[in-house]
Amino acid sequence: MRSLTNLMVTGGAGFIGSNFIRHLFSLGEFTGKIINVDKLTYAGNLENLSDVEKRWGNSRYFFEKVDICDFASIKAILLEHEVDTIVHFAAESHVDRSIFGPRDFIETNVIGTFTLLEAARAIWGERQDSLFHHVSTDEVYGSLGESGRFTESSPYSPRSPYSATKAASDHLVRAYHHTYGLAVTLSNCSNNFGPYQFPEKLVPLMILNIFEGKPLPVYGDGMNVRDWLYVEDHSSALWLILNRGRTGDTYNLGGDNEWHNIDLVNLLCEKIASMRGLPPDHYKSLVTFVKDRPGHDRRYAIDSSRLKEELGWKRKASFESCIQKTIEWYAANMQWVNRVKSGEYQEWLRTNYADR
Ligand code: NAD
Ligand code: TDX
Repeated sequence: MRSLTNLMVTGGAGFIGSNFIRHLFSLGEFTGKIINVDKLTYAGNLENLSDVEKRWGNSRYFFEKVDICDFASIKAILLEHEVDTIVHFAAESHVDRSIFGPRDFIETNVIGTFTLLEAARAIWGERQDSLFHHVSTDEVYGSLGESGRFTESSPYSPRSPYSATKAASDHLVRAYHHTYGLAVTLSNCSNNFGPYQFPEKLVPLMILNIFEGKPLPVYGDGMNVRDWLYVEDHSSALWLILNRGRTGDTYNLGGDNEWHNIDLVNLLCEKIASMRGLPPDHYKSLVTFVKDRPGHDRRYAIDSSRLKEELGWKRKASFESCIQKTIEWYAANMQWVNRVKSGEYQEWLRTNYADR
């Protein structure tokens, strides 16, 4: 029986990790504590959890500014807090950045995951009341044609430096289970959207550019397909897996919600126009087709049958209502936006994109 009492959440100051931590504290059935281990890269922001810190800080919520590649510090935290569960989100997560410079991806996603596994093995060994849950991506499976969906048995075929490092980390997690008996579960998830997502990713980037009347840079012909999942639905799935997922198993997770990029960008244009009482096509002229991402995967789609059938997971709200909530969140949190977009990010944009 898993304990799920003292959770180490890596990357908890990022987009999905912070939403997950908030979700757990909103659940009556979670009564334990959370230790958020985050190095605070450009993508990590403690402001994402200021409400949680205020309510639970130093009683049920603790923050440690630590790099997951630092074995001694990770081991010390596991021991000090008697951690029984690791939920591993920490990663370099942006595909474009991995194309401009893969080194940080190798370090955090591969060496970092390896370091966490070593620390967990050193302390837990084969204990079955502990759990190492690894959060991964559908991108490890490569690119689909017009039909079909990824299942847990789809062959691995990563095609960007980002997905190659995530694939490597998935393999290491499974290897530690088979070789050393470490209790693990894995999840491979499709594209998330929602509050606190760093504005380099498609959905927030487009929302904020529409707000500012700036060009909307759509890569290639805009016909690439992604399967969109609201971040809250990701959190609910993870909680089910932590509680009842079979040790050693992988769960695929998607939104059953495929969109061509151009259609999603047009939907965002329409929603924002409607919120402002403007004609539906008002912002669509901002769409600018730009040079394609090198090696751009054409289509992702996920078959979540295992998660639904074994663990009873389902999406909570409709996609359109979640998109609406997300737009409203960004409109109401422009201070957050301005802070995360200042400084380092501006420098990065100037260096890497001529068109932004
Ligand atoms: P994010 O980039 O918003 O956050 C990553 C967090 O990890 C940041 O807080 C950052 O400071 C931290 N971090 C990075 N390197 C670290 C290190 N060496 N040590 C400690 N902390 C470090 O990412 P996200 O979008 O929230 O993604 C979280 C996880 O989910 C990742 O593993 C990603 O691969 C996976 N995932 C993301 C999506 C998506 O659509 N965003 C989809 C599927 C899977
Ligand atoms: O400016 C843009 N224009 C554009 O057309 C950006 C940033 C993206 N795109 C396209 C590329 C993709 O087809 O939109 C799609 C989504 O792009 P991203 O938001 O960069 O996400 P993606 O590359 O699909 O990867 C995301 O989902 C899987 C996350 O960043 C990964 O961490 C996750 O594993």
